[in-house]
Amino acid sequence: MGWSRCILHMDLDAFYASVEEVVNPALAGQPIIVVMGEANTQRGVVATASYAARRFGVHSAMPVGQARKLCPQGVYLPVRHGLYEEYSQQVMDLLRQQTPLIEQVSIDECYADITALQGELDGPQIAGRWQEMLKTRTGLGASMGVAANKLVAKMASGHNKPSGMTVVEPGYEATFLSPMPVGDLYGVGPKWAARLNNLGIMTVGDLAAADLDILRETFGPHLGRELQERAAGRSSEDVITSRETKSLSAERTFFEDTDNRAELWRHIQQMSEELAGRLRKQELLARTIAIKLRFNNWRTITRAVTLASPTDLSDEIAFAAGGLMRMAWKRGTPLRLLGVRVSNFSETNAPRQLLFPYTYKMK
Ligand code: TTP
Ligand code: MG
Repeated sequence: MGWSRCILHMDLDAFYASVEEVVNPALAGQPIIVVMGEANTQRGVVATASYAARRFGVHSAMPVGQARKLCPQGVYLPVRHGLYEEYSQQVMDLLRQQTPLIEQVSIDECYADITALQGELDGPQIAGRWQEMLKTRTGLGASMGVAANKLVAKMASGHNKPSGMTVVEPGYEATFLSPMPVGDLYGVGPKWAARLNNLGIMTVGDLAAADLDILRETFGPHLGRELQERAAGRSSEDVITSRETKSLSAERTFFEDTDNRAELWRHIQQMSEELAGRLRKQELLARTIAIKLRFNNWRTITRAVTLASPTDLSDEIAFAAGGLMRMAWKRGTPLRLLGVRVSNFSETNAPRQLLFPYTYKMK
């Protein structure tokens, strides 16, 4: 039977540092510290640190000078945003191949509504498979939370990092949240936490058991009630499905830069097929087709065209992408990355103009 509602929250482990480790396996297991700003001076700020570096006490948002004192043997690297975006998109694309009900909420986290996927495998087993798949396909570790709603799934995924999985069985939401400090409840910032602490409310359990009238007096009637609902692990927000996503894309990063026209064309066709399949699965039609080219000096350009009528056909996508390619790419120019993106969606069952292959002139 399965749970009547089964939500998964995924958060990648030490994301930027893990990508650096994947692209340079010689760094595996070393204390990697990815720095925003200037990695070689005292002025940068730590974006993230690998788990090996966290053992020295290094963490996100720490000034790099302090990190260097705690961990002088660390490998300090500058952020490479484009690279992390690529990995992020690869992860989200892999998950969207499992279900269209994916809501990406940041570069390294998303929700999935896996209620309808329950069957042979239950929710936690599905989450386990996805962890393995992401590891083999991308090299990245992910932590998963599985629960009956988004709020509890989100609170669960961070519970057992890295590569952890935390399952909160339906009915145990309040028990799971209860011992946590009230400031850890998702949506409660430091200011609200301080106000709650002033009322003697220290844990999420205290908040769930607090006098509703006092909460209403302090936070207003609506918010007071909402806070208590959340503390009890109740939340009914839906996963915002990919029907509401604004675009779909596919990309290829080449291990060695390529200027081979036939190969590039083959990738365009494959990506167009992939995108057409995803469009049809989600019953969407796209009107704007774009390509993305990254050259070997990392310069990146995009070019887009809007079709006369929307499509979910691979040939039409590939034809448009190929046309853009002919305008944007000079033969012999090596590429690092090639991508196709479709956007400007309408739904398949919306009225669509019938196109005839030929138009006859009436004499
Ligand atoms: P997080 O998911 O918060 O952190 P993480 O993935 O590095 O580590 P973990 O989830 O295992 O605890 O953030 C995702 C990425 O966002 C992170 O890799 C780097 C970036 N980031 C910053 O640039 N600055 C920050 O202050 C934080 C928290 C994250
Ligand atoms: Mg993360």
